[in-house]
Amino acid sequence: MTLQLVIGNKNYSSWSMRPWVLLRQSGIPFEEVQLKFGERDGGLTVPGIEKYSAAGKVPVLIIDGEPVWDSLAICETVAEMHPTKHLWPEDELARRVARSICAEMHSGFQALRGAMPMNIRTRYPGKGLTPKSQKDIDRVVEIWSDCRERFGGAGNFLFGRFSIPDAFYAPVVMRLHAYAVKLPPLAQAYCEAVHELSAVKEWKEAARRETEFVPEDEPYAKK
Ligand SMILES: N[C@@H](CCC(=O)N[C@@H](CS)C(=O)NCC(=O)O)C(=O)O
Repeated sequence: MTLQLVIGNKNYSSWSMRPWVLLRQSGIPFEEVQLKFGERDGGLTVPGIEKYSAAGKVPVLIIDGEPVWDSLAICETVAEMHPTKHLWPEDELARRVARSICAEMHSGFQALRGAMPMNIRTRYPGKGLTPKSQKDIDRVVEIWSDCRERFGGAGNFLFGRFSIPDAFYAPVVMRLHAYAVKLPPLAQAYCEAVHELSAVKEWKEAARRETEFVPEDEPYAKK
């Protein structure tokens, strides 16, 4: 079985980061296909994506030539393909909560996304903090605290050892760092654990080497 993961710019593509970190951190071999973002009529485009997926967005996982699109569908599929890796928590209650917090991240947090776009190589301390983005951040902190306290055990991650929810929240950790958001100690310690993951380090190093500037994702750059 051959796997190809089609992703966007590592500096900006928060959705691409999730399955990439999951695959890399779990030691699952894959070929990376990177497509760089473009722009049309003031909107973001992914030139070349039509070759991989009719949905027109990254990420896409190609399994033996057939696409799986959308980061949540990709992570679910990868977990199903590798049952012995326990990419979802093994405990049933923990797994239900894990699925819920991934779905919540997947379909929500619009204010945080809009005000604080992921930008790994740049820092904009204090930018993007609005009452609505603060409300999203408070909810993220609540989720992390609840998971760490109930399911963290001796490990450093939301459900102890690294699992899909950590891949889903890794881009948020990047956003909170870029905009220097002040966090309570437990949330800060969790962020540090995510920054220390070897796959996250590798992604960040590659993101810092990228030079493309995507205006759509740069609301705070000096014009
Ligand atoms: N829900 C999708 C969202 C994917 C998404 O919006 N990707 C952006 C880049 S990070 C994209 O491809 N945008 C191009 C477009 O909308 O044309 C997922 O989880 O994969």
